[in-house]
Amino acid sequence: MAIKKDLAKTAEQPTNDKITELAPEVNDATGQFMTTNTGLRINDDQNSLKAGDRGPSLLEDFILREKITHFDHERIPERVVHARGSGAHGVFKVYESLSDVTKAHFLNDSSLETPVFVRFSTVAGSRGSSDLARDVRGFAVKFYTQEGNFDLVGNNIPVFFIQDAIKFPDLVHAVKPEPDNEIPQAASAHDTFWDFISILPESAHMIMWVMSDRALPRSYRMMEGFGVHTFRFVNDQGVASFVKFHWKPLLGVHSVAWDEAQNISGKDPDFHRRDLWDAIDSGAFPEWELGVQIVPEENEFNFEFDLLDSTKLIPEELVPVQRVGKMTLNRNPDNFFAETEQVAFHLGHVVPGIDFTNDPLLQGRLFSYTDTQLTRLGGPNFQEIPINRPIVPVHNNQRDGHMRQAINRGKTSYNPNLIGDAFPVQAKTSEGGYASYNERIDARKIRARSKSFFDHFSQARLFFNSQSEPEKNHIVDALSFELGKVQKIAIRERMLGLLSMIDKNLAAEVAFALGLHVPQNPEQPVNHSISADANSADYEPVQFESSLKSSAALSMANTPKDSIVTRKIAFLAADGVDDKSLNTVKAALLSAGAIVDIIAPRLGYIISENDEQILADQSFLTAASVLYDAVYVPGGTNSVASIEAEADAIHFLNEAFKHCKAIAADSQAIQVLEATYFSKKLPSDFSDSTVLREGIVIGDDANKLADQFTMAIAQHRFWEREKPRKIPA
Ligand code: HDD
Repeated sequence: MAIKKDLAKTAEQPTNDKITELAPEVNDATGQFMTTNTGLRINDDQNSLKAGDRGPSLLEDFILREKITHFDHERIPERVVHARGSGAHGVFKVYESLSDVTKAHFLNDSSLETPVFVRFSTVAGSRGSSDLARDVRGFAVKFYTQEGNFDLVGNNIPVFFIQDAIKFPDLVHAVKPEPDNEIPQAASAHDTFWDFISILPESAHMIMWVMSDRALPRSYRMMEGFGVHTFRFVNDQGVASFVKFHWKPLLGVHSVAWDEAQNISGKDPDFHRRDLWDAIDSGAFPEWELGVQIVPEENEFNFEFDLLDSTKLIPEELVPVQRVGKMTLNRNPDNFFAETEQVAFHLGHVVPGIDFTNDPLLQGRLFSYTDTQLTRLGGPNFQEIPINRPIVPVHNNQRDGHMRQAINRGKTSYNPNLIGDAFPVQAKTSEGGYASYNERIDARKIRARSKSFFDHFSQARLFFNSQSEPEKNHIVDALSFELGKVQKIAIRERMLGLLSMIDKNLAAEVAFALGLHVPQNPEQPVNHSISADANSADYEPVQFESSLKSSAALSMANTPKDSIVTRKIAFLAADGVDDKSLNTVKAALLSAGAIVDIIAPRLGYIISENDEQILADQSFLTAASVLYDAVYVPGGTNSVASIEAEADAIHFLNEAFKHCKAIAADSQAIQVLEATYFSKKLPSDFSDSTVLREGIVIGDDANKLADQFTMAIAQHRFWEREKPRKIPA
């Protein structure tokens, strides 16, 4: 019985283009004739077969019938959640072997490049909904390892709404459009969602995150990812430790403003999809570092919260995140449906060295993900679709089913067998066979939740306290918006009661915006997380006074702000523009990695004051301020006069100011800024180029202006421009 034992030799090291590019199904029609599905060359794809040129079409037309039949069946059910998404191929490399904590082969060998496919998504909206909904973002990674596929199916938020998977259908029914009129699309701002949340105190922590700017990423490339649950690492001595997974984006973590998000949804609902595609297409490959928080098994009970409770995170102050490897996305899919739509992730896709914990949310997910593919992808053979296939061979006794692709040789499809020389055989753990962690369990069967899961507010408060002032204000605004859309006053009041358990001032500010009062003695939230027979007095919510008052990693204000790579800058220009300063500022921004679009009153060429032809990338009709990170108005007497007279240009600048973006203008163009609503903010003396105030740069030295402008763009936003706020007493 010859069986390959050395894992490294079981497969040639694959590259990420082998995942789909070299699959036999890849269909490239370049230079080919058009055929039917049986390979018959088609002579006329324009006209159906008819009885006379004005006569009825004939049933005999097999070409027409084949084409229409296939079209009629093109759609598959969209994902029940995370329907809207975008994917990309890439590679992952560990920095140094993690063999002390896990025997996972792809985490043990720093010379190994593991292909990955990543799918980012929103949760609530349908497949065609806007990318910019206020929502959690999915962050699912499939590693094609030499020990089989490992899927890390996470989100851009490190905690979740619920503690037990049995509540997931309720959560999703509550947030999806209401069932009578299918309104609203891709939005949580409606009665059923807040009705549910207001009586589910375990969601308090997650609600703080979803109402924060984390739910409005500037780009998929600028968001963190989290595995959420506590998983288990196991090394080759069988020693286990707990692990939380993180993805840290090298571009930092950045978000847009809510008003901006709503506008982007109209101007470019594909904003995130386009951004990811364009970045990869232009060679600006998005990168994340994989982080792990490791907790030795003996420290399981050292925390104020339960490691098995997915509504809690481990603050980085308590257990630092070690950055252990890097993922680079470097190839766009060839075909959206074949790859991004048909990819099937599942938490149960693990490799030796990675195992589960008893987190009840995780345990339920282990059932749901394969089950859902049976409807979505139409049967049990979805693992044979090219994007889902592992890079290692698959051998077992599973057979047949809809759309089976494998042609299994031989007579045996059972185990044990001797007719087939006993193959395929089980692998010992030393041969890479997966053995579940030998956890000791001595328990009664019981439908209940551990009391260690009943502190719902401490970490919600920790999150709120960790936010900068502008971030706190945005949370207040988000809650005021969402609850303002709720029709039933009782729901708003219940939510105010719940918010007051997190932070009294937060509740007071939201109450003020809603024209309500915070209930003086809010009812203790009724505990709905217990069985009908349980005595609720035994399950009073508990509150720990967290030993940590704030955690720096929870605020996006602390993210690195030192790069303008891939930032999109708008130049507003017209005929007569000063090409010298325009070209100098443009060259400086491009060399720092930014993207510059010239926006003019119309498409085609504009003629500069030195008769240079400059191609307009966009017109004011096709562009919008919300699609850019910053804006510059170059000089040139005629150009400045045209821009000043262009209502769309003034609106462009007003919006950029409102959304706290960096704005630059040549001194000659000051009259354009004076036509905006923020003209009062402009300083009287602008002889030198400096960041004058709150991200506005004005100057006549193009080099200096470009330097200052670059620094301002790297700051991402100047939130302090927003009005100072006072919390009502
Ligand atoms: Fe889930 C999809 C992430 C809880 C059931 N989930 C899905 C996707 C992501 C997550 C990123 C999209 C994958 C893709 O791009 O194809 N889900 C999470 C996270 C959770 C979570 C981070 C909590 C920590 N999910 C969760 C629970 C259940 C599900 C508790 C059910 C009990 N999720 C599903 C699903 C989906 C799914 C119904 C829909 C499409 C799919 O699986 O393939 O099975």
